[in-house]
Amino acid sequence: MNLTYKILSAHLISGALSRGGEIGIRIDQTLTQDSTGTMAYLQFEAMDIPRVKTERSVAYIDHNTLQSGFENADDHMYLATVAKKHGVYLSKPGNGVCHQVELERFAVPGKTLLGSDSHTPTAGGLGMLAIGAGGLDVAVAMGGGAYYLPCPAVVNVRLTGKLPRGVAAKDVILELLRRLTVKGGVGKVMEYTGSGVATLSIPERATITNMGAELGATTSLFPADALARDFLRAQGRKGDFVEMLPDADATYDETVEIDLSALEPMVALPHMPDHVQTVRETGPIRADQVCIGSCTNSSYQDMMRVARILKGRTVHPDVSLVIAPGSRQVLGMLAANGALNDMIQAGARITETACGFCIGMGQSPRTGAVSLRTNNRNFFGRSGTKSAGIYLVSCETAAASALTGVLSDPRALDTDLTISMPETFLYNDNLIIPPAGPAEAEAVTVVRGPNIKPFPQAPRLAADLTGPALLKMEDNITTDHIMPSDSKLLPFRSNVPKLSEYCLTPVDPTFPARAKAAGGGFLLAGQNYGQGSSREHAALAPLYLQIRGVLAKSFARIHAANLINNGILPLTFADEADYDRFAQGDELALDGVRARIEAGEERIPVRNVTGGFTVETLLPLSERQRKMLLAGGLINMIREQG
Ligand code: MIC
Ligand code: SF4
Repeated sequence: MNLTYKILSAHLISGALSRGGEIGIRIDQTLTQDSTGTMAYLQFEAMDIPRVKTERSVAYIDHNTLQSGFENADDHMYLATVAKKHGVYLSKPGNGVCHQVELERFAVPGKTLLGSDSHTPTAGGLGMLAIGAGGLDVAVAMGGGAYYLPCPAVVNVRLTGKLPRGVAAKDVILELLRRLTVKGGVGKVMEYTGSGVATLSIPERATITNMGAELGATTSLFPADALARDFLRAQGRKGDFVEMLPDADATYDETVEIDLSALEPMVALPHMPDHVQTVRETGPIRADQVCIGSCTNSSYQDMMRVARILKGRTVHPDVSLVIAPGSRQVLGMLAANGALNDMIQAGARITETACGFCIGMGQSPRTGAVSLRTNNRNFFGRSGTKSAGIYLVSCETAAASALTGVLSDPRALDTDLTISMPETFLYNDNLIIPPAGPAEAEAVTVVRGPNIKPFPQAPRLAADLTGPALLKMEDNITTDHIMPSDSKLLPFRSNVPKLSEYCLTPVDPTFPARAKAAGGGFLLAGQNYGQGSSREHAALAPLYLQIRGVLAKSFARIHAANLINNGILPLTFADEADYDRFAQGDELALDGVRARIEAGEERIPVRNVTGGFTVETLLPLSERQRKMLLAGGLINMIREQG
């Protein structure tokens, strides 16, 4: 067995481990962050379960930390009190980015983790099967319910050789994105094997598993070997180590070979993480801004390499360099060994250990800027400046470029970039607040600010559905298009009515008003609709605008699940060419759709009333999903079933 199937089989609750069919797995740990967490806990509360049933659940506050109004602080208070009441640990703002802290303090090899954030697979760097999902799925897992997913195919990513100096783990995942594209991993787990694995540190592995999310993969996984043991020991967690390796004769569905020695620094050009080419091919484009940090690249090792490059030098006069260390542990270590001062003296602007620039919470670049960033997504508009181009690079490339003012190959530097892993990390869990014990929990009052509004719920599925196709979209529409999240909107993650006013506005600013005027309808989309974030708001806001179905060429995994969980039909064109026969504004009808789904039919005809023709769409559902859609979403189904 490969490692993925070993962990899956040890957690299997329902279904069979054969590719494509639905399986249910037991979840050992969950994580939420604040921007998806408020909704997840509101949903958890709606389930009326007094205390989480997982081995450990952690609520992180790391996204909405700008606090430009009362909304964020109110959400923080809600999260702190709801966590305390229901048995959830709270990682306070300032403690760090969820995935970095999870890796340092909680990830355990061989266990399962479900997180309401698409980069939850970061913990796969330590051999944990860590999956990103919508908040509702995480709420169910907190309540002890299984997590259901299509049984993935497993890709063997065989690494050989060793990264040359100046070439980073980030370049490995950028190379994979170049080869496989942003939809190349859909339905698959990327499992890393080969002699090259032992040459990569745990944080380097975590960079790769983190950004595996951009492949659309279910998750990414490294074995837990001697390096994992040393890392856990240095985190004071020796007891958490379990060796997790694939069998020597493990089989895989596909194999991808990467010779680490042959790689060179890479860059993802705007506006997609798979628009990848080498730094050399891209040439010395002028940089206005360089941002270093995020859950992809903000470990101690990353930051030390940056500090080495910056030490004794000065940032180019035309560049704004921003550095956000990933966790308080990392920041504390940089402060203690003087590396922080090397960064400060070089002219870096040090920001809070939080998501910050990565999610557009501040540091929006100037009009038309070139911004080099070490995070994982460069989707259109995500930085908060629509006209800016975001280029994704490694820490080494970012730091080298901050000095020269142009995109630069870090291999040209004569700096020694070897950073050995510390014997002991500076760990301190005093910003992790344990929950109240079962006896005291009763007395804890959950505090709700005025910004927390009830979440919308779908009606029971009607016998027939009719309505206009309100918007026709291209391929690769991201959740940042569907439900944008910059510093102005992120404070409203617990206020879907307000958010819905911005739904799909990056595609068409008139969409929310038109959807309201029409009383709802349908969406038309190309390939990989809904890629990116796990944010359930990308389903909830359309639901609030009474969107009943999306017809697309294909869907991203988490978004498809979020649509079904919220009672919206994700319909795939049986013949992709039919996409061209539909126009925005066409009146559509799904005659007898309820009866068809009740009967288990997987082909749903869609009548284009305007065009006077009917096409077939596919809606392959498990029994559970069928019930869910008929009931009007997961919460309604749970209520119906008691
Ligand atoms: C992201 O990187 O897009 C986010 C913001 O972390 C999201 C979660 C969210 O939208 O709150 C994600 O990755 O799931
Ligand atoms: Fe935060 Fe960015 Fe990571 Fe998302 S990708 S968790 S916004 S740092």
